Amino acid sequence: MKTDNITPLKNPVFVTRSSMPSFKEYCDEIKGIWESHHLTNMGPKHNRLVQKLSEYLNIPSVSLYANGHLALENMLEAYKVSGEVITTPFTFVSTTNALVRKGLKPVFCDIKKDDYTIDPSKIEALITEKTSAILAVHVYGHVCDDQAISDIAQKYDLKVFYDAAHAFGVLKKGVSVAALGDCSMFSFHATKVFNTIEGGALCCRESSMLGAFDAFKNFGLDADKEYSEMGGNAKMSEFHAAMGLCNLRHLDEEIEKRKKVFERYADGLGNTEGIKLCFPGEGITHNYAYMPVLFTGAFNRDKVFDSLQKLNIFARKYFYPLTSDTEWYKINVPERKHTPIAAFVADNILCLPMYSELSSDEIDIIINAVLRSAE
Ligand code: T4K
Repeated sequence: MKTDNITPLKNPVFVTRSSMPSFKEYCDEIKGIWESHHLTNMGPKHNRLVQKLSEYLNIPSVSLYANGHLALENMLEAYKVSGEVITTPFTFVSTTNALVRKGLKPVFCDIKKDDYTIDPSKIEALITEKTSAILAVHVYGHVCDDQAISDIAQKYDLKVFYDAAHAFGVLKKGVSVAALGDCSMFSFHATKVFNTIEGGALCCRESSMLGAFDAFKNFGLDADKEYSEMGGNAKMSEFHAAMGLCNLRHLDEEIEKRKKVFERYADGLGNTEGIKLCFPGEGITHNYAYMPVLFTGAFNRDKVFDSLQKLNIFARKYFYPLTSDTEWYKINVPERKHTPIAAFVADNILCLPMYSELSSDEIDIIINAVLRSAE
């Protein structure tokens, strides 16, 4: 192995590292909780975060959740989605599991070669009389072809939902992705660009759905204190909201630093045969959530992964296998469609470490190790 002469890093480098405010900033933020004793159930920190996010995303309706996955499930419940939903298999299992857990049938559509998002030109052929919605994913923060998706949805009277777990802070022509489709879900998990430790949100332009979102996450209790929905519990606590308030103050700086990390990787890897990077499309303000690299030719994804691991660098095979190829789906959805581009991407993609505090030296070691792993 040609990477043998690179010294392994003393401290492991993981695919990402949670961004955190200073200890003091967080302590200052949570101090008031000791006076109010208001720990959860839509307290003042929660409500302040709703307002701040609504301003940041420029979207009227924001409902906070305990995590992104429960937000997805509640979105499907609140819109009373039924039957079949056209979706991508190139995502984290959460997207597809949410559909199945809500009694829906995922119909897998292939993805585009350029940015790995759902391919709208393949959607129409999958529509049946049972199709009620499209659940697309802005995977790695790459914005789906929302116009083409919306045109199909209008033609067939379908709802359009976005799993925007990776796309917080992404703008298309200056407009937040939160404004696309009928509703979008964001994840605020510790591994995301913006985190509340665990957390998530549903966002939409229409305020008419907000009551249902808020009820579903709180046992079905509505604003009149009536149990109007079959709800569960997916509320965000005050401590999580406090982390969000702190992290939001530093988010623009966080994204700017990640952009520099991306640019250093791009300088080192961008012009290499067999290495494909994804650059933000025209009019897109990216959030640099992930550093996906597609390896072909002289590069073998699994070998790159192993070489890095020997150096104490832990890249991740996000998203391998396709959700449609995981054990449960193989057994329970045997008639699932073949999605050749998604299968190819899942077999050859690797997410390199990406976070704001990744040092230039660490990036250069990763670049060197990747380049030397070619056969
Ligand atoms: N839809 C999509 C498209 C998603 O990607 C996700 C979640 C969801 C929906 C659901 O949203 P949430 O319900 O999670 O809000 C991680 C995350 O747990 C998951 O949130 C994320 N997507 C998925 C892509 O990745 P793992 O099992 O790969 O994470 P883990 O624990 O191996 O962490 C990766 C690295 O991050 C660690 O090596 C170090 C670093 N890390 C991790 C944690 C937990 C930190 O620095 N701090 C931490 O606290 O799933």
